Amino acid sequence: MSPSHPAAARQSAKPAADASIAAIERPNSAGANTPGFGSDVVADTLRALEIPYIAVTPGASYRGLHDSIVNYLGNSMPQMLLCVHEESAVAIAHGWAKVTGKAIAAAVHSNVGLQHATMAMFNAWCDRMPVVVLGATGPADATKRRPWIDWIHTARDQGALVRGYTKWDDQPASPGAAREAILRGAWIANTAPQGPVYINLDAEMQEARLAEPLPPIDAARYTPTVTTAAPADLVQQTAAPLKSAKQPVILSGRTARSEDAWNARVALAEALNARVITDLKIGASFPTDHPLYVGAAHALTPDSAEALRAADLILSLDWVDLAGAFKLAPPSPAAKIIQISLDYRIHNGWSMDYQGLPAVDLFMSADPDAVVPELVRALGAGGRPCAAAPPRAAVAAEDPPGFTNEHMRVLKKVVDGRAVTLTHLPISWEDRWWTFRHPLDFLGSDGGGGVGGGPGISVGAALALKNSGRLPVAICGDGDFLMGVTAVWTAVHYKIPLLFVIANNRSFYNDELHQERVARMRDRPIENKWIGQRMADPEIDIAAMGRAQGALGFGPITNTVDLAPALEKAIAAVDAGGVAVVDVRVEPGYTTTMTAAMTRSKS
Ligand SMILES: Cc1ncc(C[n+]2csc(CCOP(=O)(O)OP(=O)(O)O)c2C)c(N)n1
Ligand SMILES: [Mg+2]
Repeated sequence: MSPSHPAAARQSAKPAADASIAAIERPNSAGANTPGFGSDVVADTLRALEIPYIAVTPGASYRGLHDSIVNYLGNSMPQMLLCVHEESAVAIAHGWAKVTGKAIAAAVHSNVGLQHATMAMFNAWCDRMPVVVLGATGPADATKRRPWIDWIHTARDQGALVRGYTKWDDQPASPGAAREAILRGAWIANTAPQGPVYINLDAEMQEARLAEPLPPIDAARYTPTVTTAAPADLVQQTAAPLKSAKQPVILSGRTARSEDAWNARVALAEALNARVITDLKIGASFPTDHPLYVGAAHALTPDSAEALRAADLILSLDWVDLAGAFKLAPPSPAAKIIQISLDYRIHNGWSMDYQGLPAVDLFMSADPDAVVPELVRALGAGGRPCAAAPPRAAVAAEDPPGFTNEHMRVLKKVVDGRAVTLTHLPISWEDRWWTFRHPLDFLGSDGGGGVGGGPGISVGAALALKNSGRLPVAICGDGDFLMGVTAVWTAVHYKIPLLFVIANNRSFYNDELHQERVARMRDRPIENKWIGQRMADPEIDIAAMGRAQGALGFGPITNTVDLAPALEKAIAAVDAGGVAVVDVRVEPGYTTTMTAAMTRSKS
């Protein structure tokens, strides 16, 4: 595999630490330093892997490792990112991976810290994003435990808490084993299909003096590049039906944030004259102003469903839920289904996030990013003429409640001409509101549907985008923002520029829809749907929540006339290296497509 190949790039990219962040929290020099303790070996291994950051929420169970990072490594490579909640620590690592395709580390306290981290780990798992989560346990040797606290914070099998949604976990019993576990964990996390791993470091092992230094090792030899391409004959076998298809459709699923991968997908679609459907669950994968583009949603837009039903060939490039798409829009029985995916390799019995089992005619066990350029080559030069698709309207046909066409018009006008990365979107989003022309224009959703992930994921993404020239914009629901709000403090503290725009309907509105559905089914009063859902009386002051973390807070903005000046000031603050939170009051409500998708029911 050539180094310029996207799949190779995913494994070999070495994200640099940011110099201005590096200046924050400099420890006093600990003098001449040689590895003397178990946790020094752990710290050395993180450095050998060139992991630039470790997002932490502290705890005594890993005080040994904490000391090693600060006083042995000098809080550099990895540098600590202090987080107010473990869920933020893992979400920040998740967001970093969404941009870079590479794992950083997160450290969480024994038992209780891991319990806080679990939802974020589940989000990263479902999103197939690599994170190396380090945890700890009270001494496994009961004779070494302090009374009470070391006992309640020791578990027989802590990894069991997260085993259903990690690729691998371990509890190494010696510094040598810990080094091997971290090398193996980082390697597994970063290898496609990617995902989080958990390594539980025994407190006693961390704190014990080394009997003798470990011999040096070459980390690269323990984390070899894994080939995820397909055999040439299978590529040829797949190219044949693609060539003869009359109405092919590409379901453009999981892909790296790589321009090469992006260009290859465009080349493939154009070579086949295939219509392309994308997915809001994953990051941008195809230009949404291309004539072959059909639409994106969390499920399927009506246009996408129509295209699928009419297709004589459907090529899934690791589409997250292929069986689900076919349930919504059953393809013609004559249609040939081709699936390219490695995802089956990490399916397990705990979580059903693997989705339904789709009927396929040809399956290729490979990373689509590795295969698409090969397919383009196999199809040969000279694509078919592009069907002139009807031009897509710039705004949605309907003007939904919640964020309206007018809110979006103002936001787009204010950021016009700038490279924007949408790090997160609210639940109700209209595909036509924004044009994606680059893989970093949109990073996809939280993966696991765990509300509260938006802020942390956005902070991690903004960290990775710092100095890229891109403006990171997180558009979050109020519920999502409030659940994860303290991640904002981490962004402010480490000078990570980021704009939050909150679609504040003062409600967990998604669930109002569900109560409405149930009331309809049972012929009970729909007007009670807001009870137990609305965050009113008092309304939570979102801008003040931002200010409380050190960000600039704007709003509440109750009309679109005030929105433009607030956004302009907020963006100026972000351009100056700050974090801004704009509270936009919107009416509770979703687009028709989203409402239909949320309240779907047999009855
Ligand atoms: C951790 C978690 N708790 C509860 C839910 C159920 N849930 C799904 S969407 C939602 C509402 C989210 O509120 P908000 O972010 O304000 O978006 P809105 O629905 O108002 O558009 C809730 C509570 C969830 N998915 N995750
Ligand atoms: Mg809400």
